[in-house]
Amino acid sequence: EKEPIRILVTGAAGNIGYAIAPMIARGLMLGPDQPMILHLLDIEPASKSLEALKMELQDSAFPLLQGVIATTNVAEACKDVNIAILIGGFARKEGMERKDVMSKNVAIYKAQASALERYASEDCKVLVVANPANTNALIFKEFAPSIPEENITCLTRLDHNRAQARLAEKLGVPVSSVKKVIIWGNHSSTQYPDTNHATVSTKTGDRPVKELVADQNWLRNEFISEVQERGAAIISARKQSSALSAASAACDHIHDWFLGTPKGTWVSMGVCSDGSYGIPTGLVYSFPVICEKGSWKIVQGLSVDEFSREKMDDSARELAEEKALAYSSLSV
Ligand code: NAX
Repeated sequence: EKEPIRILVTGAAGNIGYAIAPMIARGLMLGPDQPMILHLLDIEPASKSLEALKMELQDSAFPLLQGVIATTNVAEACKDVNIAILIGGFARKEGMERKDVMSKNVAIYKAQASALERYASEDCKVLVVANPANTNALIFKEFAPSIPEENITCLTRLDHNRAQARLAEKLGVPVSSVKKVIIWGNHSSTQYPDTNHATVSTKTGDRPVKELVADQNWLRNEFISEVQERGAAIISARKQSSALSAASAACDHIHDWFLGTPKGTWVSMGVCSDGSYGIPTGLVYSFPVICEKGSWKIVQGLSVDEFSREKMDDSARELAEEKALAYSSLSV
C-alpha cells in the first residue's frame, strides 16, 4: 500500500472547503489507490464549523482517508504537507477599496508562505485558489524563496472548464470531446478565453471549433464575456460564489499536475511566467500547460493573432497593476 500524502486545505470551513474535502477524501484528486491525511486550517471564528467538518469526514468512513487534523494553528497545519491548497483569504466586503482587500490578503499570503517554507515537506506543491489568486500566488512566491517557483501555481482551471462546457453546450457535443481551449492571464474579468486552437473530437478526427461555430462574432464576443462573467452569474443566482465547480476544478488541477494531462490536449494553469508569448516575467499568469510526472511545461509555438495579442497584454497589464498595489501595501 502507498504511503499517505498529506494535503493542507486552508479556509477549510468555508464554502469551497466543504465541497472539496469529500472530493479529496474519495480519491478524486490523487486517484483511487492513494491514501491521504487531510490537514484542515481555518481561523478562530470558524473553529466550530471546522470541527464539524472533521466530524463529518470521519463519519463518512472514506477508505482512503487515514487521518484528519483540524486546527487554527498555522504551524501545525503546515507540518510535513506535500500539497497545499490555499483557499482561505479575506473576501471583499461591500464598500471596501480594492487596496484594502489587497493588503489583507498580502498579509495572509506572506504569513502562509513563511509557515509552509518552514514546516512543509520539501517537495510541497502549492495551489492558490483565494482571490486575487494570481497575485496571492506571486506574494506567496516572494515570501517562500526556498520553495521552487515551479511548485507554486494558481487556479484558472475553473475558467478553463467553464469555457469547455460553454462550447460543448453551444455545439451540442459531449464536454469531453472539446479540447485545447486556453485561459490566458488573470483569474479576473480580464482573463482571455481563447478558442483559436480549440478542437472537437469527432468520428472522423479532430475539427477546429472555429470551423464548427458558424458565428465567429459569437466566439469573439458573447462566448468570451459569458466565461469571464460566469462567476458573477452564479453569485447572482445563488447569492454565494461558486463552490462545487471551484472545488472540482481544484481537484482537476492537482490531479493533472501529479498524474499528467491526457494525451493530445492541455490544461490552463496560473504559473510564474518565463517570458513565453511575450508575457513579462515576474507575473503569475495563466498559460496552456502539459503536465507529466508532477511537472508542468508551457505549450510553445502557438500562433497568436492580433485580437489575442491585445487581450493577452491587457490581462498582463492588469496583473502588473495588481502587483504594484500588492507591493505598495507591503511597504506600509
Ligand atoms: P468562504 O468565505 O466561504 O471561505 C473562506 C474561508 O477562509 C472562511 O472559512 C474563512 O474563515 C477562512 N479564512 C480567512 N482567512 C484565513 C486565514 N488567514 N487562514 C485560513 N483560513 C482563513 O469563501 P469561498 O467561497 O470558500 O471562497 C474562497 C476563496 O476562493 C475566495 O477568495 C474566492 O474569491 C476564491 N475563489 C476563487 C476561484 C478561482 O477560480 N480561483 C473560484 C471560486 C472562488 O470565488
